[in-house]
Amino acid sequence: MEKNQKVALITGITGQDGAYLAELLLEKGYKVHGVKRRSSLFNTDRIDHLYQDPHVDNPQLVLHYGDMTDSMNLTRIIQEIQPDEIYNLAAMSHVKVSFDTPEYTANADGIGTLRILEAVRFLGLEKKTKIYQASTSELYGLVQAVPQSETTPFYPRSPYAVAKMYAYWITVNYREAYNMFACNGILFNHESPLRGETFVTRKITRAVSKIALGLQDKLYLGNLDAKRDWGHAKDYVRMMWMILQADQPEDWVIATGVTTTVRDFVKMAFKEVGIHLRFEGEGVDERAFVVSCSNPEFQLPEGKEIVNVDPKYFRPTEVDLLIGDPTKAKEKLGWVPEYDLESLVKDMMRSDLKLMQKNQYLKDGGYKILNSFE
Ligand code: NDP
Ligand code: GDR
Repeated sequence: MEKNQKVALITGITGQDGAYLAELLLEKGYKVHGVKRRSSLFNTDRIDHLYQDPHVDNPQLVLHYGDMTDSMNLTRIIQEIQPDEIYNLAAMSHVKVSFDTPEYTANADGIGTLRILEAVRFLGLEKKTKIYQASTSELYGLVQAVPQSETTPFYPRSPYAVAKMYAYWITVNYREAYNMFACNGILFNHESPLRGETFVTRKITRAVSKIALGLQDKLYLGNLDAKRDWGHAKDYVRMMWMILQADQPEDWVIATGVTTTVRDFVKMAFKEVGIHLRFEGEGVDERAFVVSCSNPEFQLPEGKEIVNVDPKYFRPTEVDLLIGDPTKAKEKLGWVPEYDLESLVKDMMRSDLKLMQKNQYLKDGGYKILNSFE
């Protein structure tokens, strides 16, 4: 290893943010270690383009098997690699699923963060290792004030958010108690072509692409009134790195400052492929119809019903409105996002349309196109 080369550990490297962050840190000359879980199928799709043969001398990207629920495993990895920076991105990150698996979510997302902090302390690395904790706008939950900033009170509304609240405060506590460089990035929703397929934006861009190509009939969604502050994951991982390069360890809100309903996101995604929609009705009876389709490649008749509400996607407690105030990040760290919502939707639609066109070729070739469970 080169002298003075920085070493980073990313938990959750196989996820959306982990993949973009690994790419960024490798570009910056870091040696990057990542924790991946054992799975019965390959689970490294998002980072396969960064693959380096482990048999060559000094690979710059190294993966370790691990799990946020296994203290000894995490401690051993940290001891072996002595990282300068740890980015704790691993989490059971799906809000709706956390209502089904609350205990596991608390363990992985809440206590998992403690395991990382405690390992650094136990190994005597408090002065060497900086820690980034993936905190979330879900902490704000039930609206107390908008726009939400570093000083807005929290009111979590899901087992996921409550687990992340523990992680947030234990990070602050270790910073204050042991003088550790440990920071929370309170990130608002961020999306990309690598976004998990069951989060609403990606579910929409995949479905719109399939509907346009005649591979799917309808899109079923839950709460169309929810408002989110959506940014691009590429802009947000850059900020994760900037947070650990700051002079002082602090907590930071990362957001765009613009909020949009799920319904409007649906309209924007369909518009990208030349399809204009009309929404009618309310609550579970709300639906959307094709008003016009200006793209001759896609044969969607006027009046066709293509979006329905399915209450199975409703959450027992919902977060109605998120809109962040990123002033501190912009003024103190000079963060400037490159994407707005329109360019984000374009990027996701371009990628999913290409992906689904591949499926269409397969279908035309006689292969059966399977739908996945969501
Ligand atoms: P993803 O769900 O795409 O990725 C989560 C990662 O964590 C995956 O690599 C997953 O592994 C890994 N993981 C899950 N459980 C465990 C476990 N028990 N042990 C080890 N690894 C585990 O999330 P994102 O990339 O979108 O988000 C990254 C982090 O940021 C998460 O902590 C999330 O809660 C948080 N966050 C995300 C926001 C967003 O809008 N994306 C906003 C605010 C915070 P596998 O691939 O095997 O499933
Ligand atoms: P969120 O993201 O819960 O904000 O958490 P998600 O995309 O799952 O939901 C956003 C909003 O859309 C509504 N919604 C639907 N959601 C899903 N998943 N599927 C649907 O069919 C659907 N229909 C409507 C939801 O009710 C919600 O209001 C994400 C995750 O990345 C967290 O890990 C992260 O902490 C927060 O963003 C910030």
